[in-house]
Amino acid sequence: MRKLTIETSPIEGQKPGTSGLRKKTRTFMEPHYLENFVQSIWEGIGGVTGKTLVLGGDGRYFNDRAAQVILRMAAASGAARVIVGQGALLSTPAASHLIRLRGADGGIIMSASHNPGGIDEDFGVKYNTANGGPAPEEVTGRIFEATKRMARYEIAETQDIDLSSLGTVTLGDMAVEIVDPISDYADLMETLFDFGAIRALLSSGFEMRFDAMHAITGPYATEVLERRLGAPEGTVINAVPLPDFGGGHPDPNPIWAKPLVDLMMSAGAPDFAAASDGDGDRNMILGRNVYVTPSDSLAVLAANAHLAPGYAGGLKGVARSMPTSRALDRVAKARGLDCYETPTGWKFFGNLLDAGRITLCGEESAGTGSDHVREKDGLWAVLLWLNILASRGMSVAELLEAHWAEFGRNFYSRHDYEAVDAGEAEAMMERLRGRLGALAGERAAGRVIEAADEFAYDDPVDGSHAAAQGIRVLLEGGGRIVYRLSGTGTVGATLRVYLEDVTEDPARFGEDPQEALAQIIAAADEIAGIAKSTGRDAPDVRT
Ligand code: VG1
Ligand code: CO
Repeated sequence: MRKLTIETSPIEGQKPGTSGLRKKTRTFMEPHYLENFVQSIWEGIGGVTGKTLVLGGDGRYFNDRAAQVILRMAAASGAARVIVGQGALLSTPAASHLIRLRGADGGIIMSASHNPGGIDEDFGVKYNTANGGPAPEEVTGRIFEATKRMARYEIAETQDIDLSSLGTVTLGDMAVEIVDPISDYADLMETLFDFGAIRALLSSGFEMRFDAMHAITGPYATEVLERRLGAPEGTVINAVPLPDFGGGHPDPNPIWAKPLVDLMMSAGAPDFAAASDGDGDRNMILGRNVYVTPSDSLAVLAANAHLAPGYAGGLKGVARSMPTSRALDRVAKARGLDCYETPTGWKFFGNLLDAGRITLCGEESAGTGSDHVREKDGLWAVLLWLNILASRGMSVAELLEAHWAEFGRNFYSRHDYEAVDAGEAEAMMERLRGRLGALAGERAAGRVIEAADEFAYDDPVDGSHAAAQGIRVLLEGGGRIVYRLSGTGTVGATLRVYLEDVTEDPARFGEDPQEALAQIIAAADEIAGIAKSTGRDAPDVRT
């Protein structure tokens, strides 16, 4: 193996966001772009000499090419072993599991998750640490610093490695171990859930669909749901991963998974449906004629997780990202569980999970997970739902109603304004920031503002501090508005407005969230001037 040292220079803008570095695929394909970032990862983690890494991605366009580059660079920098999912594929939760199972030093996941794929869409690279979780800010900070002084990288000169068959090959002194990307993950699921009970449910006439959105969960869901749990063939739809996800956004929400939502709202709807995203860490849950908001899903799972064998001993504690609705807090309070509030992004759950402070956690963005891995896990959430439905013998709608009757209902919606002018969006946030001290006591759309602040987080485990994590406006009566700019987009800025209100009045439980939240929605605009700043009169996506 000949090792080449290539002269390069720093490339601007290689700052990892909420979940790794995401850019247009064509940007990643520019000379030195990927290489600079990978070399910066090596530098940010203190080199890869002698280390074992896991490598895989969601199969989007450029996944296969990027994998070859990363392998050559790992070999040139002295890595001992890279464990690669066959075909360079691994879902994000499966990669997290593999890192933990094999005691690897870390891993690289190639994905832009819920962002669309293809040569004209998005690509991404994310580094996960030895606990299987996304690198914490301290590490991504070091990686970013390295990108700013990048002068050369090392890469092996060699033929492409055949990643299509299982087994171990060598690249210079480095072992490349090609493994089945699915079996270890599927085995893990069998240890957590009552597969017998779910199998019985699925053969009792209970009908379900799983929409893989032409992304990575297709093969995982087919193996687990159809092969191991006996669901009929065709239960998993859009099951074949495609490099461009069939032209759609692999984002499981009512906009991008509209055909599935339409099916569930139709007369012939099956009992249960779910969808996952590009890299398999998100989930959307639907029942017949009912969409379960991710925040409600998290609360329902927390209240019922003990019904699954993996959680029969109860939960150590729970956590949610700040913008996620406080439905979870109500469950935690009723059950005497500690409940943590973290900034957006899974990396902030890692320490709490590692320290054994929490078992279950989630985000309003359709991410739920537990201490079984260190990423959110779409298929896991679906299996936990199935386990709970099997055990309680209820429909999704009945389970939700029972949940609200016990804990009250938090109406919730997120409004996204996508690809807006970044300068305008930042100016709007800045204006809001400047008025935070003066908002308490004011009225907006008839509601009284109780308090307003900018969320900051002090990690209770390692004391690290994260500032400027979103602006919160609390309204009297339990309402809340959160404003945040996305850290995963690749064009302009995406403004996210998170809206919440709460009721304990059973007569209101059945209301449509957009209607129930009308006053809060109006208040959000009145307080921040959203329409004026974005030039939009409606959001692009409502979840
Ligand atoms: C979004 C979500 C956040 C999630 C992140 C990664 O981030 O809001 O909750 O953790 O995506 O999810 P942002 O910064 O755009 O709001 V995934 O499935 O794209 O890895
Ligand atoms: Co994802």
